[in-house]
Amino acid sequence: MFTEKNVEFDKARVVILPLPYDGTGSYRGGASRGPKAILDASQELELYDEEMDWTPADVGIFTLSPPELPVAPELMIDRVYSIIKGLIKKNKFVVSLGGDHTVTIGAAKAYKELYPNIDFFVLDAHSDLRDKYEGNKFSHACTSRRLSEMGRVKIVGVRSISKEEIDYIRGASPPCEIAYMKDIIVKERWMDDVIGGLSDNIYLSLDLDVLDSGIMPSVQTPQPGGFSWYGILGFLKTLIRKKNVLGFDVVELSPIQGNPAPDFLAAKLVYKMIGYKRFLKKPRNL
Ligand SMILES: [Mn+2]
Repeated sequence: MFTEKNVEFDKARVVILPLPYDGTGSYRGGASRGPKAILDASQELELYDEEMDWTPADVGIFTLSPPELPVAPELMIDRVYSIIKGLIKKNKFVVSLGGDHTVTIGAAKAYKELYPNIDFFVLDAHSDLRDKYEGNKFSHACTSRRLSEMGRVKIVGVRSISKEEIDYIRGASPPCEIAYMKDIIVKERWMDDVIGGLSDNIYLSLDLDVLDSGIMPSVQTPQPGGFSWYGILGFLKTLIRKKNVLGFDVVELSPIQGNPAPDFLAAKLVYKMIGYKRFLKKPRNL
């Protein structure tokens, strides 16, 4: 997928890892169908990109078969951790497709172990900083909290947060910061503020609900007032250009039957992010 030729694993620089896990989705469910919907839509993409004036697929993109994932979240996280660690050691740039946001914890663990100075950058409508949600420490509503226990976290695009989480941020160590959507929308130089102060090495996790629910209704817990298509692209381009993004995930797609547009959006977003990474050369327009 994301390619027109059969790329061999050994020759691929980018590996797509589908993680169809839906253990803790709290509202509508269905995130386990997300990776397949993205991969199916990816086959309809134009591989040449007019914005970058090149073909990101030329880096060599190999799509793995979805692994068997245990239902228990701790076991699933361990499994994702060991798969991703193995891929990083083979010098692959790993793009994980969720699945609910919990899969990110396994990925983050692998990156933190191999790159101790890495910071986590999360794009999400929700702060997800609760210690537990409905008694579960590995709920998708606790993902950023688990990341925060491993390292520094910046969460961007938030417009849903509880008082308990605000109190946690005040005392958090390592520091955990939030860029609220309400501020992003009015500040002209918000990108510099958001990107500044972080380590050069970044792991990026993108929960699709960071997008406005008008263009991305296919998520488990939609929130109004999110990023537009060009808004998110502008930000991702800047972030990926300024920082050394070592891997990323795109999670929480919960496809709605009869509405393929959000699936296509997610596929195109993943492809754009791979393109912004500029593995081969500096495309003319970046
Ligand atoms: Mn979210």
